[in-house]
Amino acid sequence: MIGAGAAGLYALHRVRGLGLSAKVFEKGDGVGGTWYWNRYPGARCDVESWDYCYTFSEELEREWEWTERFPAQPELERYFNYVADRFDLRRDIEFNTRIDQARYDDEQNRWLISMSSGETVSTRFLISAAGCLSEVNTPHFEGVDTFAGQQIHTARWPKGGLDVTGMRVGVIGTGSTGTQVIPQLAKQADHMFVFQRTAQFAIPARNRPLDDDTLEELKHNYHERWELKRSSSTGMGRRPTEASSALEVDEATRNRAFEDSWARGGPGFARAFSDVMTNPESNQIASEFVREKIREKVDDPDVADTLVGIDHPLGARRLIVEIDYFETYNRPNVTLVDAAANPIEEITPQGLRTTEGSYDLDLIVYATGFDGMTGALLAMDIQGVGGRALRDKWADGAGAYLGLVASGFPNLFMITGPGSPAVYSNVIFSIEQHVEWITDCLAHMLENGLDRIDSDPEAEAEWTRGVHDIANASIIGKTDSWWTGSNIEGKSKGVTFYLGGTNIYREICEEIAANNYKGFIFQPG
Ligand code: N01
Repeated sequence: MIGAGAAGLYALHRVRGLGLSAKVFEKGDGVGGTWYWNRYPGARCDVESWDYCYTFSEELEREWEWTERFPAQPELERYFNYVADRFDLRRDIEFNTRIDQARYDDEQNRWLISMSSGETVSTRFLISAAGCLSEVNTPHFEGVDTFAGQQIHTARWPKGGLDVTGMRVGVIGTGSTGTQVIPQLAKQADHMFVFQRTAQFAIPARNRPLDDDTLEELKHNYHERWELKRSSSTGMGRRPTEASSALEVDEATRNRAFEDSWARGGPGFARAFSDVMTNPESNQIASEFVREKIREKVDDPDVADTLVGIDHPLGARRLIVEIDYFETYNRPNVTLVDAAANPIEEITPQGLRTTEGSYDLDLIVYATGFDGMTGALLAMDIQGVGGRALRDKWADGAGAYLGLVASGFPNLFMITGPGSPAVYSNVIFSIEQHVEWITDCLAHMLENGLDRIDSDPEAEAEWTRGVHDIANASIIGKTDSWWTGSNIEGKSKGVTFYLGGTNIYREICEEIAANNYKGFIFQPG
């Protein structure tokens, strides 16, 4: 298995249960994946703690007590460490080990793996748990090597922290990460310059500590929440919205519903009405509501204009959940730079230069995101049947049958691979579903003396077409963002995750398995 994040840990636990020997190779020196690497100040999950956790063990759910509605990185890292110890997983994890190459040997039907340590191993099955947001994106600015100060990507924040007291800090990027790190660093920095290229919608988190009554209720409702997660289209344990179209109600009712949704906070804002994501007119009304709320928070009307100059519909990019973000621009030590009107031209020895001026800096923070969905897989040299590189197969767009197996790459399973709901869901719940499907499939192979699984190229092509058709019909497919791969130079554009709903996806996966794994090709040993 590749990676000891949420996916790798659970996969190891389940694979062991099949009686197979297993090993996880992990680049870092600890478990937790995303929550191991992203330790920048303010790093926090924007899915509620009671949803963003494993459900496979009722005992685990009863033992673990979350402290906040939206858990912060240290708590999440503690949780994954607890899971690793609770299920005795560490003894089969090799830390500080990066997989550089994985090559399929046709004759032996084995994967030959080369590691950064120089070590090589051979395995019958390879499971990628490399994650959808683990390969960092650091844009290549001119002069980047000349900078005399310090530069850091948010996903590579040092374990001991970084004291920015008295520093002139430049932050590039205002996505989910930038929005979290900016308010925290602004409290310490001498001065902060925020370089915003695309203004974005952000909803207040309304984070809060969880009191004893809430914790008791969460434990009591464990089974009901699990059922809700299974039946929901995003894997969240909440009841489906009973909302109507935003256009069916009068203005006062509509405003009340948006106000209520705003007051609840969190990523579910758009659920105030059933058609915010599908009807441009409803979306426009919701968007204006949020713009107005942002304006109210920002003292300087020019700064507010730059923050609400949003060029895409609400929800077409991942909705940001923020804490004190917009208020940060009321601080005297924070300057917002419109990097759309005045793009960054180069990094200089002293700092950074845009088309409009120069900024002297001691620290540049890249909150510039990730090469999503495929970055971590393609960072490795993966070669399938006949030595064909995965990079070549996916050069014009990534896809795998059900997001699980890419044809021509037998016995390589992908957890949350391209073609699965992955990042458009409560990812940890999707991970559990994938791991369970994969390990059930492995059990089927072991029971039936099957040695090799591949996907049928036609089944894969049809599945991938379906994924694209759904995405192209949605506002998500029509908007540039990391969701469409347009943040990475040279990457083929298009949504690679399944937007049809995790509940539907699960049913399809189950049906295919029940139908003798239709679309997969097995070979006996
Ligand atoms: O990355 P992003 P992220 N010049 O790609 C800017 C998850 N997550 O790390 O929008 C100037 O969204 C870029 O500008 P633009 C979550 O799924 C979750 O913030 O491309 N700017 C943008 O502002 C999230 O969606 C949590 O114009 C440049 C920013 O960098 C995903 O991770 C927390 C630039 C990148 O935004 C990614 O979020 C954090 C350039 N050359 C992350 N290149 C929570 O759970 C890039 N940018 C809350």
